[in-house]
Amino acid sequence: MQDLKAISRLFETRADFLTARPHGSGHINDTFCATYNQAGREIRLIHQRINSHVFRNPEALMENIDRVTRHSLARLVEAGHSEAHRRTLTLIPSCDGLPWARDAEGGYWRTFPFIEGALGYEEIENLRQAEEAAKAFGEFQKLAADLKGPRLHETIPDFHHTPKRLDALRAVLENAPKDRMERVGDDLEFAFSRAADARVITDLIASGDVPERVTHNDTKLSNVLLDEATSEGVCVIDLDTTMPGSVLYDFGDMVRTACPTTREDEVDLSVIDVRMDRFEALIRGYLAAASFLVPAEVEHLAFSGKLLALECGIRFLTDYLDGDHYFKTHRPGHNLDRCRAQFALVRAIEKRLPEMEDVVARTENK
Ligand code: ADP
Ligand code: GN1
Ligand code: MG
Repeated sequence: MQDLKAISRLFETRADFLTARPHGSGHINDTFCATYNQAGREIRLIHQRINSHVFRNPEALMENIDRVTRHSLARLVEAGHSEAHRRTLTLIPSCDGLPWARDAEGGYWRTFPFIEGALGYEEIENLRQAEEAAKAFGEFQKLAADLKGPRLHETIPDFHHTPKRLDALRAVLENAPKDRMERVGDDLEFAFSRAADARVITDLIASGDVPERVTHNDTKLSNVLLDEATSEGVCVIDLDTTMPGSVLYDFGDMVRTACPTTREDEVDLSVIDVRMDRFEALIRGYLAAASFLVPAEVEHLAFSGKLLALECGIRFLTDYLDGDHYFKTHRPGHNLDRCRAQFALVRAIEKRLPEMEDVVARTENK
C-alpha cells in the first residue's frame, strides 16, 4: 500500500497524521481515509489518488473541481447555510498552494475534509433516500448553472456520447482474446440492436432541443452522501466528470442505480426489475430541485434511465473484452456480469417505459 504518511506531508493539513486505510468502493480512483490529530481533536481527511489512465489531464480536472467547489461554497455561504462546509466538497491545498500534489512516482493526489455523519449507498434502503439523492443532484446542477468564467474542461471527451461508446465496443472486437469472445454470447448482438436508442440524446443535443449545461455526469447513488440519521441529501461527491453535459445523463444514471431491485453486478438476471415507487421518488425529488428544465428534457427523463443502463452495459462489455483495464474488478468476469445486469435492466425499463412516462407526466402536473 502507498505510504500515506508521505502523502499527508504534501498537503497543508495543519494536523498530525495518525493512520490511514483504504475507503469506499468507487470503480476508478484510489481513496483513503486518514485520521489526524488537530490540536488535541481527532479529525478525518480523504486522500485520493487520481486514476491517470482514466483521466489524462489531472491538472485540468483539478482546475474544474477547484472552480466548482469554490463557487458552491460561496453560494451556500451567501445563502446563510448553517452547514455550508458539509454541503460541498472543499479542497485542502498542497504545501505549494495548489489543489493537487504529486507523489514520488508522479501520481496526482488531492485531499478533502471527510464529510462526517453521512454515507454513500450502493443500494437503496428506502424511498426517502431516492428522493433526497435526486434532489441533491438537482440542486448541484442548479448551483453549477451560474458558474462564471470559461467553459469547464472536458475531463473525458465524449464521456456520454453513447454512439461513440458503441464504436469503441466495435473497435475492441478486433483484438479481443478468444476465450473472452466465447463467453460473451448474445450480449454483443443486444448492444448493437439498440443503436437507434443510443443516438436519441446526442441527436437532441445536436439539434439544440436539449441544452448543454454544467452537469455531474457520474450521478450513481453512491456519489451523493446522505445524512446517516435523517437520509437528507448532504453532499455530492466524485466531481471528476463535472463538465458540460446534459441533465438527462445525470438523471438517467440516478435511475440506473437507484431504481433496480438489485445491485449493479447481480448475476441472477431473473430478479432484475425497476421499482416504480423508487422511480416516482426520484422524479419527485429531482423535479422539486430542477426548476429550470425545458420540455425536451422533461419528456426524456424516463427514457434517460434506459439510455444510461445501455451505455453503462456497453462500457462494461468493452472493458471486459479489452482486458479489464478501466473499471476496478473484484472477480473474474466481473465486467461481463455487470454488463449483463445492465442489459437486463434495459429490458426491464423497456417494459415499464409507458408507466414511467406516466409518472413523469403526473408529477409534473401536480
Ligand atoms: P471513485 O471515482 O473511485 O468512485 P469517489 O470520489 O466516489 O471515487 O470516492 C470513493 C468513495 O469514498 C465514495 O463512494 C465515498 O464513500 C467516499 N468518499 C469520497 N470522498 C469523501 C468525503 N469527502 N467524505 C466522506 N467520504 C468520501
Ligand atoms: C464509475 O467512479 P465511480 O465508481 O463513481 C464510472 C461511471 C460509471 C460507474 C459504473 C469516471 O463511477 O461512469 O457509470 O463507474 N466513472 C468514470 O458503476 O468512468
Ligand atoms: Mg464514486
